[in-house]
Parts: sequence; structure tokens; C-alpha cells
Amino acid sequence: MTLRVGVIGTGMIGQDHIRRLTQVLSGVRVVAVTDIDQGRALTAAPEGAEVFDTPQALIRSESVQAVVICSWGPAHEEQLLECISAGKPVFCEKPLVTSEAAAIRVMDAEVAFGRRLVQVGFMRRFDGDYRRLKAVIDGGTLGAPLLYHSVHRNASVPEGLYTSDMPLNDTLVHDADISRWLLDDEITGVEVRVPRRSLRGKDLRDPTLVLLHTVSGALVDVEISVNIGYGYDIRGEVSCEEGVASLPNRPATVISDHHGIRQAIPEDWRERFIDAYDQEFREWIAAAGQGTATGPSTWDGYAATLVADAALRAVESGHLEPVRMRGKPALYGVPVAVAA
Ligand code: NAD
Ligand code: ISE
Repeated sequence: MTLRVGVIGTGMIGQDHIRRLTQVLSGVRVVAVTDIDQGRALTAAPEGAEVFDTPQALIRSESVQAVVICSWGPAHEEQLLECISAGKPVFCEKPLVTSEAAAIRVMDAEVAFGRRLVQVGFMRRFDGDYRRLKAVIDGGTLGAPLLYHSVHRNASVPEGLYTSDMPLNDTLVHDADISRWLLDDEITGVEVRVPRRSLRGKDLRDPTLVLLHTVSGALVDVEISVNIGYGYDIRGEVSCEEGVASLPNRPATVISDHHGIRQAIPEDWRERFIDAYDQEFREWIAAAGQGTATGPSTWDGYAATLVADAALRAVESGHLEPVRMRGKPALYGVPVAVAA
């Protein structure tokens, strides 16, 4: 069976997902697109796809079985609620939403519907390197994880569009989610420290150092740099009681020339996580075809949103800001045990 998909938002990642859904993956067809920039939607629409005037019309169309949301974060809530009300499986790019209240509204709607419909675009969980790292930690041979060092460096971000809050409420959500997933733990508090600014960052608060506290007592430090220039540099290392496990420092290519042997860094997230995005969509297509969703859930999107909110408070207060999660609905599985 071929899953008929509608894509909302045809910017950078919308176009990349349309490419993979039309040229890389099987069992799926993009039958509809929409964007507030109609010209962009027309250009991005694959052959035969209908261009809708509004997200609502696309979601309600009988030709669309499942939806992919690639619009800006603040637009996600309304579009998610519309998908849930129409009973359609939906892949939503991160961040799920941009406030705790919005995350709760989406969660309540999905719980009331009674079946998972939402998968959030936390693609790192589908990356081979992260999956191998998790298998080592879960295997238990290294003992309990104590510290996780997460490095998240972007070559550049769109000037004028990417603001000083976005390292904390747009970029950090990936590190928050992967920390919860790798350590099988929940985050209880957030501290933020801001060192001297990089001149490359222009007016942005850049870089930023974040410390995440967890239920088990493990700590996660996250470096977020968004204007390093030289590439997209993602690293991770878990210090455990009996040893250390790291992501390989994966180069895009290894170059040998008269300068010696050099490793070229991936240019951006499209290149570094190309296989992870393909795999997250393979799994999404399989679940959406059954009328449901697996993978990162509304609960995971909610958890990351709380961390982002706490980080924004922490950067202002200079203190450890608590993260207080509501009770986990049964729809999202077993809660992490809270230490006595
Ligand atoms: P972008 O600005 O290139 O594209 C966003 C598109 O959405 C634009 O074309 C815009 O006109 C459209 N849009 C915005 N609001 C809309 C609305 N209400 N209805 C219809 N169209 C609307 O941004 P992008 O880089 O493609 O990012 C889009 C989303 O994907 C963001 O939430 C971003 O955080 C996320 N993202 C995720 C990853 C990842 O690695 N998972 C990477 C990049 C971006
Ligand atoms: C972007 O939106 C992403 O999601 C990328 O994965 C992340 O590295 C980048 O910082 C974000 O701006």
C-alpha cells in the first residue's frame, strides 16, 4: 500500500523531506503541499501533487492520509490539533511546540483521541552511531552513566531569523531529547552559563553552555555553538562507572593531499543525519500506514519543551531552574522511576 502524504511548510527541511519521500523511500507518495509562501509551495510540489491554500484544507483533504509538518515551531500547535481532530497520523518537525501550555493542549487532545498519532522529528534516535552508543549503555557493561557531554555546533544559522533565544528553545531540544533517551532518565533542572561571545556570532548570544540535571543524579553538559563556520560538528561522550562510550567523530570525507590527511566535517544537519532522517521516515511510514505513530512522542516533545522553557528562565536568572513534569499518561508508556 502507498501512503498518501501532505507536507505543510516547504522551506529547507520541508524540501529535503519531500526529496526523500519522493526519491529515496518506497511505500509513500507526496500528494499535497502547502506553505504560507505559495510560490515556494508551487516550486517544491512534486509532479502530480496538489497545492493547497491552507494547512487546514490540506489536512482535511480526503486525498491526504497522513501529514508531515515542516512549518516554523510557533505554527505547529494549531496544525497538530487539526491533524488529531481529523484522526490523521502526523510527523511533526521539532520543536513539537514552543510552550508548555501548547504541549499540554496537544497531549490532552491525543490522549482524548485514544491512540498515538504524533511522531516528533528527533532524528538522532534513528542515527546508527547514537543507536550503537545507546546499546552499549543499555548493555550495562560500563556500569551506570554518570556524565554525558553533548556538543552541538552549527556552521551558521540564518541571520535575522535565528535569535538569541533559539539555541535554547530550538537547538537544545535535540540534546535534551537524546540525553533523556540515551540515559533513560528525565531532566529535573537546567542551568545556563554564557561565556564571552564569539565575534563570529555577531549580535547573538553564542556560544551557550547548558547543564541538565537528571532524576538519577547524572549530569549532562551541552555546548551549543551556532556560528563555528567550519561545519556541523556533533559529538557525544558518556562517562560511566567502568568506562567511557563515545560517538565516533564522524567525518564527511577523509582527504589526503599535500597538506597531509584531513577529515572534512559535514556541512550541515542534512548531510550529517541523512541516514537518520531516512530511517525516521521509514519507521514513520510503517506506523502511519497502520493509522498510528511510534518513535519520539508528544510526551518526548513536551519534555523537551519544558527543558527549553527552563533554559530560557535560567539564562535570565543565572540559577538552577526546575523542570516539573506532569504525570505520564499511559498512552506514552512507563514513567522513569523517580529516585527515593
Ligand atoms: P524554513 O524557514 O526554511 O521553512 C519553513 C517553511 O514553513 C517556510 O517556507 C514558511 O513559509 C513555512 N511556514 C511557516 N509557517 C507556516 C504556516 N503557518 N503555514 C504554512 N507554512 C508555514 O525553516 P526550516 O529550517 O525548514 O525549519 C522548519 C522546521 O523544521 C522548524 O520547526 C525547525 O526547527 C525544524 N528543523 C528541524 C531540523 C532537524 O534536524 N530535525 C533541521 C532543520 C529544521
Ligand atoms: C535546526 O533547526 C535543527 O534542528 C538542526 O538539527 C540543529 O542542529 C540546528 O541547530 C537547528 O537550528
